[in-house]
Amino acid sequence: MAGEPRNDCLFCKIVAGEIPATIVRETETTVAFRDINPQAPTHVLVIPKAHYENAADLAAGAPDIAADVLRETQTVADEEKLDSYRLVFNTGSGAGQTVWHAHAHVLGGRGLQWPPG
Ligand code: IU
Repeated sequence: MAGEPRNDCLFCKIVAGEIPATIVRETETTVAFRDINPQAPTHVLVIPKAHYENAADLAAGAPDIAADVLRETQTVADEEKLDSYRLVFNTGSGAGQTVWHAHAHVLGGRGLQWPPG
């Protein structure tokens, strides 16, 4: 069920402390950790603790938590001293989504090209 932890989800396991991650921030509803395969000097993932497949499902099912995730991305950017950064929510395999638990990529610390690849 949406919002419930799934035992086949790697990010639910990170939330539960069953898989290691370099956690940079945690709130009642969110966790932020460094991406294991960073694409920029700062590459942090901000996730809801509750399981939703993607950002749209999160916004529809738990809009307050979606807002918490967005607020946390700004706090991460502030703590990383990023004055410019990019937020990415890959949605669907064609867009590069590989983990089916909503997550915001916070990317910064280098010049970022537009359009993205
Ligand atoms: P994507 O948008 O679903 O492709 O992003 C998933 C990200 O999760 C990707 O950048 C991975 O490097 C990252 N990641 C991680 O940081 N730690 C993990 O244990 C796993 C994936 I699995």
